Amino acid sequence: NAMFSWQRTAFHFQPEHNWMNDPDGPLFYKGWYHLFYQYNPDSAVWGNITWGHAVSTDMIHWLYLPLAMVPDRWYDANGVWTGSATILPNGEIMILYTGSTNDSVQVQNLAYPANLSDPLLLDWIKYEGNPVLTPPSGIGSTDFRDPTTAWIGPDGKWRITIGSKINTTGISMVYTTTDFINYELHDGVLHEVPGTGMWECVDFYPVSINGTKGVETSVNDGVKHVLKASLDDTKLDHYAIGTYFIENETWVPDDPTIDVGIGLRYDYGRYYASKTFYDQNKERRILWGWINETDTATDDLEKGWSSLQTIPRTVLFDSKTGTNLLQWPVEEIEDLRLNSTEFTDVLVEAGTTVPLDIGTATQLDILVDFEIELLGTEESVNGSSGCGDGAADRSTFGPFGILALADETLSEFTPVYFRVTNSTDGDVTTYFCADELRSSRAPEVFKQVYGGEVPVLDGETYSARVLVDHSIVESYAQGGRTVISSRVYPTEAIYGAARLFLFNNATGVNVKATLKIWQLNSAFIHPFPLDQI
Ligand code: DQQ
Repeated sequence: NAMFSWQRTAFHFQPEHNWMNDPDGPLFYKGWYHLFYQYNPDSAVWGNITWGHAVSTDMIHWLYLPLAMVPDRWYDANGVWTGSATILPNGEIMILYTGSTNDSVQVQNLAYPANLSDPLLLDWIKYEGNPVLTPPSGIGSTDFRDPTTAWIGPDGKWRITIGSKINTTGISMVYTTTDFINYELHDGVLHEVPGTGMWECVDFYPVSINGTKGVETSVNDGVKHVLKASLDDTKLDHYAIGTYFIENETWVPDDPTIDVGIGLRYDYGRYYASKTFYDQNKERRILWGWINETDTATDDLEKGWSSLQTIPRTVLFDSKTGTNLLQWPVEEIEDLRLNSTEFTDVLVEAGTTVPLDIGTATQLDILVDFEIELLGTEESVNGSSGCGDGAADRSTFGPFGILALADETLSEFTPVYFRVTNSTDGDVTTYFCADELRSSRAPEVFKQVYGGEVPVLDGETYSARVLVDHSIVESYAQGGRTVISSRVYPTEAIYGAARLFLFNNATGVNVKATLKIWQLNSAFIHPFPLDQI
């Protein structure tokens, strides 16, 4: 539908038509990155869930393949739901996925490639003995879903974890198996957090404490373990960093005050149901996440599609802070960079905006560094905490940042900004935020101020990387310590009318901005040539 064509993104993965949700079973195999995804082949709203399938050699350019799995058995008649892939040392691939049965019971099923010599992994066999797991006693029949990638212990047994809840306590259970067919439920849980509700799409993986590479899922030396749950109650992806004790199958957070579901988030924007995989090709761990819509279902039906995936991100432990992960767009996206413009020490005085003359601004990769200069004359005004009430909410040290997807007259814009706050006891906390309140003049779009705390260490400037892609502003602060994906629907700041500005709404500081901005090419995302399949 041409009516909404400007919302179509240029380098984020999205199907040609219809509805998409969670990423499923990502893996690298025989030269191809595979992405499966929850997909409705019939409509732009959720339903009839199948596994869509696409392949890429760089995770930026994609070729759509035929559906990998459809709901054609009693044990997945109500949907081929989310699952994960495990590549065994002998080269076999096991996929475990949740089926919603003909009675809407959640069960776990096994599938594997029909032909391991096919790099495209086109055909999948559902194991004849499915389901391989049904809800254990004490677990609700609709509270048992989204098995993880398996990891192997020194005893030669594979482990998986599956999220659930008991009353309002979110839990993750551990099963062991040697053949992916027969499983034993481990007594006790990997972890639980009261009050967090149903844990969907649990992810569990090691991160190297000192290394700059990702580690394979079974590695358990020199690592911490990340546990992530997608909270069904709030639709937010929360992670925590801790230690995995394989001897009793438990995981303990480093800091219980920022446990799973009550502390850090991967992304403070519109983001859910994420999943990582270990990329043995480039020895890195890659994180995929689903960006859903904030317009109406009517709009989605009219435009004929719904949702995107984030840019795949590498994930590392931040050894400088020791408290968080670092997420960063895969390096392959840099191959889309076209011409660049640099700006050095652009002065943005308190209460002003500065246009950046880069021409059109719908497909950008922006690196920006801010330094602040105290004016020293003003009284400290700190107003509200955190991100405040948006970019218009002025305080002494912020907000300052950029206005993405802005039109010339500033009738629409999406601010991405830093807001530095100091408490009466002298503690300084910095927030990284995005404000969608004036992102669109469309009336029925849901708009929010998003953000989270970002650690800024002594001697560091305030730095961000922002990827602008028509209707997405995906922003990374301080090398990826805090990330925000905004889903926005400009009506004026589109195509050649989109512009980029700097702004400084602080009352007590001037800022100096240094930027490098690339125009980004569009990725090639098309059906695989059918005669070559
Ligand atoms: N989406 C899938 C479920 C999962 C949920 C169904 C999370 O397996 O729990 O489409 O978005």
